[in-house]
Amino acid sequence: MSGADIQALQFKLLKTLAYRLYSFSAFYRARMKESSVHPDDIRSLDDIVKLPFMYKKDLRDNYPDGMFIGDQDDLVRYHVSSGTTGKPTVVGYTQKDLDNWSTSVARALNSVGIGRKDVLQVSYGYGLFTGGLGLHYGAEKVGATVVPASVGNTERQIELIQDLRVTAIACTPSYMLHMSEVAEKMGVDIRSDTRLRTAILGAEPWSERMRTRIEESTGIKAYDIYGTSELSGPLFTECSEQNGIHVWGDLALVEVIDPETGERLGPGEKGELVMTMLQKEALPMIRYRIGDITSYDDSECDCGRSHVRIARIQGRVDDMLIIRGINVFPSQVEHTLMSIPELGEHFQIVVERKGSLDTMQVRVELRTALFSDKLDDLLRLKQKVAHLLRNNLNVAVDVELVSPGTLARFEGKAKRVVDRREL
Ligand code: DLL
Repeated sequence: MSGADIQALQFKLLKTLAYRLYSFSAFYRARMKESSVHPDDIRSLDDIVKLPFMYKKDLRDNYPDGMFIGDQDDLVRYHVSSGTTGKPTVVGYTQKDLDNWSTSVARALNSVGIGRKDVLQVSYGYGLFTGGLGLHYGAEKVGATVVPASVGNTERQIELIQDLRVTAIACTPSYMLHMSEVAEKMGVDIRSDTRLRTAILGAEPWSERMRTRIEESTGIKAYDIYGTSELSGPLFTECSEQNGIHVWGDLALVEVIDPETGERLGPGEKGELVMTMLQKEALPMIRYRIGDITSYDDSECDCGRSHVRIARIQGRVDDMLIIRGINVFPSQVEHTLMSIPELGEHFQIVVERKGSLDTMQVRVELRTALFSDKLDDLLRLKQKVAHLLRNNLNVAVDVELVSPGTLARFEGKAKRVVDRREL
């Protein structure tokens, strides 16, 4: 479909959605009334700005299923978020919701070249987390052979990759790094001893430089996959161009807003991602403020797809650290560290308050061990890292270089920030 045709369809779907919510959702009807808006006021796609936002807090306040539309009879699945940052959120799915979700993942896999000839190892957690089952059904839909490995038991995962001639893997970028290390320890060279050629990595932030490192060290092409449990789960990936994540316009409508004012931003402008799921039945999401920071691009992609792209997620509005008044995103730290060849991929940020002053320490692993006769080199490297971080973040950072293999490894989402400040 052309961009214009997609927009025409989006308008039709948006209007239907607004009427459905007004008629069947007491919550959303009340919100619309508060904002003095009625579905009749939606006369063009741009009129979406008249509709009120939805927040994660709304789902938590209505835990477990106060925001669902329809009956229990219509639901065929629940997923539940881990709730590490508060009360968990519950997402319910009708059969049509599941069908649309797997269609979305199937299109995504198709756009990175995965099909019937592939063996895809799904190394996202299966269960209440959406990663495992989300990828699973999408992969079956494109006819790939799925290895439902889930997370953990990493040596066994490497054996499966070899024995089942796995060609593609889906997991978090941090688990990919961990797997490559374990493979190396087992004497397995991913490039020559396996058929792994594609990785679909997401569910946590990772940088472009991290991609380069993964691709160069393994020979695998690494693609970014994005989604959140409230929207369904993993939904959208990059295409072969690796230049932005395509959001299927018949399923979702993208806005990027200024998080302070709520005003809509234009293409290329960085702000908070807001998503409207146009066809979700059980738990419709309209103008949902996700909190992730990105920008959008509505020009046609070189791959020929006309679906809007969002840029790699640069962090979350709420993972921004404020160190002595300066805003610092963990993604900026990763970006800087990955530009220094002597450093490995594993790092940790520790924030503390000493007296009334915030301090930030970055602990980062060396790529290879340096011994005591190289102390001068170590000192010089430490100064270089501190200097680059200071320049890029505008805040002084205490750097600790640690031996390879010292910091924690992660099977699911990595936890890189330890904030010890009392609130
Ligand atoms: O992480 C869904 C998912 C599963 C996505 C597998 C991709 C692959 P939640 O647990 O609800 O859902 O977490 C959603 O994770 O708002 C982002 O902050 C972050 N996130 C997800 N994908 C990416 C990505 C799943 N590619 C939250 N880059 C989102 C950066 C990501 N952050």
